[in-house]
Amino acid sequence: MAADSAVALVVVDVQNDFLPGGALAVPQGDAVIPVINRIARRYEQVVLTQDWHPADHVSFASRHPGRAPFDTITLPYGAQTLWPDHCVQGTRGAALADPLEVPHAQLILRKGWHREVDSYSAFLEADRATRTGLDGWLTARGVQEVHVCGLATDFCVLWTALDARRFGLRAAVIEPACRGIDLGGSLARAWEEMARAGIARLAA
Ligand code: VGL
Ligand code: ZN
Repeated sequence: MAADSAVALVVVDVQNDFLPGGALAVPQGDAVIPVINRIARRYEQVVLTQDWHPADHVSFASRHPGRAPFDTITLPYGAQTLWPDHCVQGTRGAALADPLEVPHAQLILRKGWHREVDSYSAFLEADRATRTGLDGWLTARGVQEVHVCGLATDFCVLWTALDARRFGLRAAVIEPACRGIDLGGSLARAWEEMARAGIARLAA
């Protein structure tokens, strides 16, 4: 298929810990894999992201005595949902899912590695100031549009797509190649927010 190199695919966090049986399992998270394997062939430029936390990351409920996973706390940069320990650097849980088959992907971008700052977005950390460098990587290669897929729709896919718009890229989310966590209605809110931001919702 003729790949338009101005359009890149960003595959977000398809890692063992987000699959059924993982530390922060996304319901039906594994269902995205065959879809991604199929659609990725259409894109010349593909980026994979990995959530990549130190063992004592600030987003882990285990760092905050008296708090439980899925509580929300306030950090210097704002509200932070607390999670079970997940995607710890170098662990099996942090590895890309074995059945993910995107051999032509050129960049694997690791995010969330600052101990005191989370990063749902592949572009900007949760302090909303620290850039990962992905914007520069994409623009240096002539990319003007990103198609985002992976896990989870209402967290890392959402923030990545919103920040793509912030950096002046066209953005779309490929719905059948995503699954959400859905904490207190967050999945429906995510789709609303993406629609307001001008993010297209594509079928595979
Ligand atoms: C994610 C929660 C915590 C995600 C990562 O990939 O959507 N969600 N860390
Ligand atoms: Zn995380």
